[in-house]
Amino acid sequence: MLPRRRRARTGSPGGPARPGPACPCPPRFPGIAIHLAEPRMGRSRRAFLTRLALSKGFRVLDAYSSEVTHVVMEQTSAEEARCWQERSAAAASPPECTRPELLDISWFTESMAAGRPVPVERRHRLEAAVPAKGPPGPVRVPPYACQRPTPLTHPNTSLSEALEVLAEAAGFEGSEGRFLSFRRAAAVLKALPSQVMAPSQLQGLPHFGEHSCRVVQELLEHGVCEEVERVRRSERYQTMKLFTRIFGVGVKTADRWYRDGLRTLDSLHEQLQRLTQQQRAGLQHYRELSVPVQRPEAEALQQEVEAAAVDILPGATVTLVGGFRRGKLHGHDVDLLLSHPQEGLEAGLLPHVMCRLERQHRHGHPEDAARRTRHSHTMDAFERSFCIFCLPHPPGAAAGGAHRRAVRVDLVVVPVSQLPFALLGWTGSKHFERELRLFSRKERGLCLNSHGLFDPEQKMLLRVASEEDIFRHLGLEYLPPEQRNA
Ligand code: DCP
Ligand code: MG
Repeated sequence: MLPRRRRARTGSPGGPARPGPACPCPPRFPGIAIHLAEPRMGRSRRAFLTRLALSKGFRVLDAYSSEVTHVVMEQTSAEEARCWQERSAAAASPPECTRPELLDISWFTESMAAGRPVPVERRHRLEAAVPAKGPPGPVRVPPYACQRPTPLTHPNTSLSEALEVLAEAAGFEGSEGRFLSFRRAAAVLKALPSQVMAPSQLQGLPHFGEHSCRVVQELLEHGVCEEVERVRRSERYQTMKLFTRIFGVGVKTADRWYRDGLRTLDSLHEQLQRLTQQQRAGLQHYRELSVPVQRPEAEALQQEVEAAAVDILPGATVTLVGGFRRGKLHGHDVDLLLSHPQEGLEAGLLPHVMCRLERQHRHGHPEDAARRTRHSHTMDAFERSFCIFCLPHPPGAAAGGAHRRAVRVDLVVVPVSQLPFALLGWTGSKHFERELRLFSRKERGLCLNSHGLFDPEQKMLLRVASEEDIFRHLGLEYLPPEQRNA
């Protein structure tokens, strides 16, 4: 090891050398380009170290540029190093695209002693050298949400929620590109293991464009983002949110109503002729349906539906999917997959189950008709019932004296050969599913949906026995449901 300064001075007999790329001998290590960052090093020591490295056959670049592979600093904290790099990268022309290693002087001195670049170890990296002082260094995040685990809770909720507001608002305007940009950036934040404390931590993260970076920066600096607050307060956003929360109302319908000047639920009550039967049921039960379904209620419903299904068809299975399978404690509905281990027997089960449940829930639910509504859905072509159930309130929780309340339930019948695909497709999250399908198509040339995985080249459906098999086919690491909360 070279002791600091003292040996540096004794080793520079000719006084301060001119630091620069001029090299007395051709570089021996072509993949390595060192930049000695000056702030704490001092000019003369830097000149000496430069000469030393050149004499050992290293390439040393005087200016920071995209060619630099190793930045060496002395007595510099991780945070200072990051700030320095941000400033330097901004000044570099053309702007750097690959990020060099930020290293402590120890890597340099060890390399000089060894006469070759020693492998970079964790202790050499500046962010690892002073973990308590600076924010965590950049995390490698793969671009597709299906390539990384995303737990239900994460340390960047306020940031991801702000970006999701902008995504949602873009979706209300039919701006798919903007919607996806914000949604993807939000999903990246949800996958980060630690809290983002400084804008520099966004560097190198996928899907962080200029706009999303700006929003996060403002939130970090001021605690609020003016643009997000403006959107949240806007009449357009609030009305679109109100209308799209109605059972059976999508963005297009909500937009049409908005453009026709409608703004409130009362205004819709006055125009019931504009609403479908399903939307009327949704409007009528708006308040109750806006109350989130709790996990115990969802589990009780699953058991009730399973009891009815097994009674009608012994061996029938009912699986709770959607957000609850990902570990959520509440949701906007209950998603259930009905199946039977013997292919074909599940056909015709749904009407019988519905009939049985209607009898059990006979206690005067006024919207029985809504229960039978078949829902045309682009997601899949399973036999499906999109319905409203009346649930008893848990003891002691009766709101306003009412002893029953309405809950949205999605019943989907799945042949057992397609069950792994349906499980995967119906577990979500929606963003996870979107990314998984995109990944399959773009990266693997395969077409994935809730029915199967199709190879268009071979013109064949791939057979699987489990969700794990699907991940394997796609060359993805298996993610359990609770890690699919993208
Ligand atoms: N789904 C999908 N694409 C859609 C709609 C749904 O991939 N356009 C899948 C993923 C969802 C699942 O179906 O997770 C169930 O749909 P929900 O709308 O019920 O979504 P969640 O259950 O995740 O949310 P919540 O907990 O609010 O019910
Ligand atoms: Mg759901």
